[in-house]
Amino acid sequence: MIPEIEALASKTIERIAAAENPEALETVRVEVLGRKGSLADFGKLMGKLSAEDRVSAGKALNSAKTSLEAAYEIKKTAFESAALNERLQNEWLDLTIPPTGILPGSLHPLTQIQNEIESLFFSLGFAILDGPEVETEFYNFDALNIPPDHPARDMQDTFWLEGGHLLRTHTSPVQIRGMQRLGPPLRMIAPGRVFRNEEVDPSHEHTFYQLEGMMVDRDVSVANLLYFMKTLLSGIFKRDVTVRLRPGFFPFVEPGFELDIQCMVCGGSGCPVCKHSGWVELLPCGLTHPNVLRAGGIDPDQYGGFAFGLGLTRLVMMRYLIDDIRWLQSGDLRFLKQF
Ligand code: FA5
Repeated sequence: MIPEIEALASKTIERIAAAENPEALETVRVEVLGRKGSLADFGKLMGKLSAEDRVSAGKALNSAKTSLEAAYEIKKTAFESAALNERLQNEWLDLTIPPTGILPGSLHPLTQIQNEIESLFFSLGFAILDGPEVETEFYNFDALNIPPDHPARDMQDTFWLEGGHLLRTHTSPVQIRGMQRLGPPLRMIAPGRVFRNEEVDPSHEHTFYQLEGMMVDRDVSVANLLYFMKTLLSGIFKRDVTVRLRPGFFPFVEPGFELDIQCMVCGGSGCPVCKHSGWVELLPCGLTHPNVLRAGGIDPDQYGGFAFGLGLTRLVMMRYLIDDIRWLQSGDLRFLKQF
C-alpha cells in the first residue's frame, strides 16, 4: 500500500501546483484530503493489513497527509494574497484629496410647513401641544364620543397593541389631554404622527401627519371656526385657493364639516391624487360635541368650542404639487434635495 500512497502524494502535489484558481484547488482538496477523499479511502483499508504493515502504512499515510495539507495551505495563501493585491490595486481612496465641500442637510418639507403653521397659530395665541403616539382606547375613542361599535375602531383601521393600547389613529386625543391639562379658555394646536391600517396609494399612507386644532371659550361659533380655517389656508398658500365646505360626520363635533381643497396637482381636472374627483379632503372640522367637553372636564353649559383635524401630509402635497404621498417618507435624497 505504501507505494500507492506515495504515488498519490506526488500526483496530488503536482495537481496542487497546477491549480489555476481557488475553485480548482478546492476540488483537489475535496477529492484527496476531504472526508470522502482518496486518503480517507486508504485509511479504511488499514484494518485489513497485518499489525506490522499497518504501522508502516499508517506512518506513510500520516506523512502524505501532512505534506499535502502544507502544500494546500501554501497555495491557498498564495491565491488569497493575489486576490487582496488585486483589490488593493483596484479599490483605493486618495485620502489626501481636499474635500469637495460639506453638503448641508435641510428640513423635511413637512417640518417646514409644520413650523410655518405653528408660528402662525402661536401668533394667534394658540399653545402648541404634543401627545403620545401610543394611546389608550379611552383617549383615542371613548372620550371623543366614538361609540364601541363605530367602524373607526374596526381591526382594519386601528393598529391594536397589547393591554388595550393602540397606535393613535388621529391627533384628536390631544384635544382631551389639552382640555384636561390647560382648562378653559383654551386655544391649542397639536401636530403629530398618526397610524392607520390602510391600503397605501398615491394619497393614502399607513403613517401620516395631522395637525389638530381646538378653541374653547364662551360663545364660540361656526363664524370663529371659518375665520381660523381661512387664516390657516391663506397663511400657507399665500394666494386664493378654491375650497368647498360640505357637511361631515364625526362623533366628536356637532355640526361637523368637511373642508376640501381643489386638487392642485391636476388643477381640478382629475388625477390619482384626488382619485379623479378634482377635490382632496383636507380639513375636517366642526363645533365640539358637549360629551367631548365633559370628557375634558369642561362644562358645556358654560363653554363651547371648535376643533379641526388638518391632514398635514396632504397639505404638503398640495403646496408642493407632489403627485404621490409615498415620496414624503421614502427617504429618497433626489426628492428631498428639491426642498
Ligand atoms: C379625522 O382624523 C378627525 N380626527 C379629524 C377631525 C378633527 C374632525 C377635529 C373634526 C374635528 P379624517 O379621518 O377625515 O378625520 O382625517 C383627517 C384628514 O387626514 C383627512 O382629511 C386627510 O387629509 C388626512 N388623511 C386621512 N387618512 C389619510 C391617509 N391614509 N393618508 C394621508 N392622509 C390622510
